[in-house]
Amino acid sequence: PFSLANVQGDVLFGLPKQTEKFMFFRIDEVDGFRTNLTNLIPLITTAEQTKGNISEIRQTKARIGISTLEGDGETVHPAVVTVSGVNIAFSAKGLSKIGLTETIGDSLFQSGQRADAEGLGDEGTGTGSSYQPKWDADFLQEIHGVALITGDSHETVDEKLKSVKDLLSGSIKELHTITGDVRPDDQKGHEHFGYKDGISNPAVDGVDSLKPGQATIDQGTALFGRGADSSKSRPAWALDGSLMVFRKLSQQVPEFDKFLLDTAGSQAGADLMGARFVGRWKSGAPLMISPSADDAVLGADAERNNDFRFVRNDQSKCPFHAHIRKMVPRGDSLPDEELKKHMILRRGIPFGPEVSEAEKTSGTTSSERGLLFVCYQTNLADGFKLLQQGWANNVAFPPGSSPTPGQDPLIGQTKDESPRIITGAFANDTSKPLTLLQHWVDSKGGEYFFTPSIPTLKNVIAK
Ligand code: N7H
Repeated sequence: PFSLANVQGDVLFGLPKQTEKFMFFRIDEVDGFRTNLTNLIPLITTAEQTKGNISEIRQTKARIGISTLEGDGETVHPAVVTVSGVNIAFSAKGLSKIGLTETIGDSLFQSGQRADAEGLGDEGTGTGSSYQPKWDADFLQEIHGVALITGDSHETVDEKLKSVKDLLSGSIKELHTITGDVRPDDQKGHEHFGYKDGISNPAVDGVDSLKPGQATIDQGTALFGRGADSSKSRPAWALDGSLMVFRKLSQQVPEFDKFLLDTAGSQAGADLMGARFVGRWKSGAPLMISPSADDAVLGADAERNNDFRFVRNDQSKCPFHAHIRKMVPRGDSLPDEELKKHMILRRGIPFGPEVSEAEKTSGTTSSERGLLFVCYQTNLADGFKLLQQGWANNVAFPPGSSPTPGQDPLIGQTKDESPRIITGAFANDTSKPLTLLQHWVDSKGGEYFFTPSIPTLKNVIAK
């Protein structure tokens, strides 16, 4: 029977986090690793524990009068609740190193993300098997696994990471560790362009309660062997696992702000154009409900901020190209039942420092920042890969939109960084084209991972 105690916490709820470290590793000594893993398993945070942690954080915050953030798990206010989480996941190469050679039945996972770089539109040179993506060297080497460590402070996370490394020592080589941080003060819960993130994730059938406007997805879209996925042929050890996509996406924030201001001519115009790119204002308020001005009360209201649908072939309120419309075109031409098969559970966190005064003034990035993008699904071709390649990069998506929308202005990619033409950017003339000479989000690499169930970790991988 299905139990939250069998699933890793980040998959179903998102580990609560103020900060998060991703420790990428290579398995050097297989037997030693499998033995060490036995001792690590008690540290792994289950979905059941995560659910408990989130409710404890919410209760504590309510008691001391701190507003809670809905959405992607729960950010932890430092010094409110000391909490940390640990999850672990393996690449296809990692699984085969351990000896799990039976394939999980997802060919994209099997080949790894590097093989997808060209198709995804990640900048690079060459073609086909000689494609060289401009990725960080860290992601061009063979990665076997990743440990996710979350917590309320760097201190808590560093201490936990040390325990994890001590337990695995001698059997792995730490390749590199990346730190993500929730942004400070009033930017908490907002990504680096300034837009509130983590508002809209689907509810998993039988797991989550529903908010107005939220879609419910089949359990099998999130977990192997459940719901509709139970009819697929999978190895027994896949049950209650999920596929995790990791992507390091750098964001050029001062350049983005400068482009909007230069193009729109005023701050108010820039704010509107930026909101049109996203489909939401910085507060999170959706354009479909508040098309001409931000509404902070609406943005903060989880009962209303996700309760809308787009109107087919109508972009008077929200452009076809808007990021949230490209990613979840609810109400557009795809039937809801079809759309639900393409929903992902997003668990990202921003990385890098706040924009400095010097960067603001010059309109040029000097310190790298962006999003450590993480999402879960059971089918990469129906999930992340389709969303990035088939929808964000596809100038004609959503189908039946006229005039042609162009790419998602935020995450749409062309591997040669060529100019992109979009329509719908100007509220007063939605057919007027706009040429985007630059990209403001660049992929620095990543990998596809399998996040096993707790029983699989215990009984199959550890020994
Ligand atoms: Fe996106 N952003 O700040 O513009 N995203 N995203 N994303 N995204 C969303 O509704 C952003 C990326 C999705 O259900 C919001 O929760 C940035 C990738 C999906 O209506 C904002 C980056 C992919 C949704 C951003 C980035 C997606 C979504 C609104 C990269 C998949 C839910 C907040 C640096 C391939 C849509 C919210 C829905 C929402 C931003 C990446 C997918 C503000 C900056 C790579 C499915």
